This record gives sequence, structure tokens and C-alpha cells, in this order.
Amino acid sequence: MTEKSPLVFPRGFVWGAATAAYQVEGAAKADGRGESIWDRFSHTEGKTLNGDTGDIACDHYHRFADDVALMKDMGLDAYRFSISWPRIIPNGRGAINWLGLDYYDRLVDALLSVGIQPYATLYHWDLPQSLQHIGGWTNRDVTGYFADYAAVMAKRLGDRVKNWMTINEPWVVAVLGNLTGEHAPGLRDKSTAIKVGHHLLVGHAKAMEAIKSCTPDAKVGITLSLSPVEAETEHEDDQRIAEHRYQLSAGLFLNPLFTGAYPTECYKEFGDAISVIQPGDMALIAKRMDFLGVQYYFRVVTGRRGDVNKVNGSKYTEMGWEVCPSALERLLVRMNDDFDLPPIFITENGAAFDDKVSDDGFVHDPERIEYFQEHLHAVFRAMKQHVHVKGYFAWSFLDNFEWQHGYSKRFGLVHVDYSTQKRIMKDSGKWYSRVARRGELEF
Ligand code: IFM
Repeated sequence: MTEKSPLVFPRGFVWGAATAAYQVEGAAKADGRGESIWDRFSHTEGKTLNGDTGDIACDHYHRFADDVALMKDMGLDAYRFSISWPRIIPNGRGAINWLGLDYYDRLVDALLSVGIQPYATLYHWDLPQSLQHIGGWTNRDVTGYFADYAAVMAKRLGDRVKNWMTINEPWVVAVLGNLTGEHAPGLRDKSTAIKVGHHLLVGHAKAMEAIKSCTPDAKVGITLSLSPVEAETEHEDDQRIAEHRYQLSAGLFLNPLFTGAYPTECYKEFGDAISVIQPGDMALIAKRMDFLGVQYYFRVVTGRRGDVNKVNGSKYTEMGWEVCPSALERLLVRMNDDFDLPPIFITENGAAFDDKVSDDGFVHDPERIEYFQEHLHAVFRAMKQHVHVKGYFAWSFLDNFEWQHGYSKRFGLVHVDYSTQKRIMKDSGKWYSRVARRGELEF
């Protein structure tokens, strides 16, 4: 790459890193935590690679103080973490587990004591198993229990946590959890997935209301996994197929949130499952959020021949995902043209590579540095085209439990040795630290 002058991000741009409770906390049975659908799923034979579970994970529950010290060394402005619902309300509704609340109190205080802003996600996929017994997110009552839990959290942490994310990646929850069965609860049913998707949006809206009524100064948003869908060729049939697919995936959540209606393509696809929508739902879902969390990992390339698995000349990560930073720029610019968006945070972006600890004791991960550099450059270009991006959270702060892939995929800025729990800041962590401290992207 030729030497260029650094790109200077606006003053106040938030530089952060993210994790999620089930992926890092471990301490699955500590201090009264209840069972989640991910405990049940990962303990079911054949569901995760090598039978890996989140029982211990990175033991962040016990080691958060050291991890926060590392975040401080890295110069992060913000840490996005998720709260484990079954740690707070073990059965999903009813009795509160005060020890669980105490943990997040300690975490938030530790962050603030070193000047790191907490950004809390309420639902990063670990539904209390007891709620799955009553139908999980297909049961509309769960949206109310979710709002109750949101209120508990806002009351306890709202004096210190000012940024809340309700639901993480509803597409993944609905589709991977309930249509393809790759994720917990492992169901494979289209109408279930549609109901779940709609109720997640209703749950988001109710939780947002609950947080705001407890703490009116809170900023609340949702985080969406968004993949632009691009046509393999210019041919109009390929273009039409790609657009249809985009509407059924990204549009499925963007349109209701920002226009109060599902895309027409979805109404055709939904069939009878559409009856899940109750009067008033769409207006509730479209209530203005304070920000939108965008999570980008890859684009989809498709057309008459189906999906293209390998694009000539493209690089791929260990997840088999194409590295395509320019698609992030196109996605952001398109969304900004299509909708009246609130400010955006990139709440996740990152890559898994086959990292190894070298003989010198360090982790050299130049591919990840290049990945972050190119994606931040894409975000910068989008900002120059009037997309209002307020911050960026690298996924992930730590290597962690990558769901059905167990511990085989490493996304962290910090390497974790799962047998000793030793942390090593990777070269990418050191690189990101320089970017975060200076607010500048160097080439
Ligand atoms: O690890 C996940 C995270 O939990 C949600 N977004 C995508 C990441 C990488 O797959």
C-alpha cells in the first residue's frame, strides 16, 4: 500500500470494542444464574463443534477487572457488552437475582472508573430456557417479559449506562435459531421464524419504551446484522434476484423500523404467518430510535445461478466470509438514501483468522490489521457522503465462543489461551489502540 496521509475522524468519534455475555462470561452456574437456551443447545450432542459450551468461555465474569485494565491500556472510549437475561431473572420472569445485578454494577463501575463508557446490549441471544418452554419468542407474552427485564436494568444501571441496545441481530435470532436450526433453540420452521422476527421487533419497541420511562436521558437503539446483496452481473434478472433477497433480509428489519411496514416482498413471503402482526404493532416498531447499530461482516453475491461462494480475486476469512470493505460503504450510503436514519454506530465489524502465538510470545495478525484498516476506510468514505456515523466497535475485544463453531474461530483484538485464560494483546490490538488514541487512521 502506498503511503497516504492519515484520515482524521471527527472529534468525539467513539472508538470501542464489543463482546457478548454467553460468548465471554463463563460462570454459567455462578451466583444464581439461570439456564439459557444457549446452555441447553450447546450441551446437546452434535450442536456445537467439539461439543464446546460457554460454561467457562473467557471467564470474563471473574476476570472483568483485568480485562477492563486491558481496555484502558488499549485506550478504548467505550465497551459494548451484553447482559445475560438469565443472570438477572433466572426464569425470564418473576424473581430477580440480585447477585447477577451486582455483577453488572461492578463491571459498569470498573469501566467508568477508567473513563470507558458502557454500551449495554439487553439481548444477545441467551433467552432464559424457562421462556423457551412457553414458546420462546413465538409467545407474544415474552415481549412483555423482555420489557420488564429492560426496566429492571434501566433502574439499576441507568444512572451510569446511557447507551442501550435492545436486541442484537434479530435476523440471526429468527433465521439461524428458528429456520435453519444452526443456533439455539435449534428449530426449523418458517412460520416460527417469522413470528419470532416480528416479536423481536415488538420486544425491542417495548423495551425502548420501558428504558425511556425509567431513564428519559437514555439513548436506545437496536443492532442489525446487514449484508448488502449484490448481483453477480449487470443482467436485469440478476439485479432483480439480488434486490428481492436484500428486501427479504435487510429490508425485513430496516423497513418496519424506519417506515412502519414490512417490504412488499415480505408480505408475499409471509403467507398465513402475517397474522402475527397485531393492530398498533407497526407504529410501535417505527418509534424513533436514538441510534441504529450496524453490524457488517460480508456481502452476498447472487443471481440466476444462485449464490456465488467464491468471488474471483477476493480474500476470505476463517468463517468463509468474503472480505469486501467497499460493500460496507455502499450499504451505509444506500441506507442513508433509503431512510431517514438516526445516527449510526458500527456496533460490530471484524474478522476471524487462524491466529497463533509465535515463538516470540506475540500474536502477529497482519490480515486483521488490514481488515480493520480497510473497513474503517470504508466507513470514513461513507461519512464523507453524509452518513452520520458516531462510532465504531471492533468485534471482538477478546477471542471467544463463536456459537456453533465453538472456540475454533478467533475474532479478538486480544488472544485468549482457553486452558490458562492468559490474555495477549495481538498486533491488531496494538494497532487499534493507536487508531483509537489518535482518532486517526494511518496507512
Ligand atoms: O460472534 C458473533 C456475534 O455474536 C454476533 N455478530 C457476529 C459475530 C461473528 O459471527
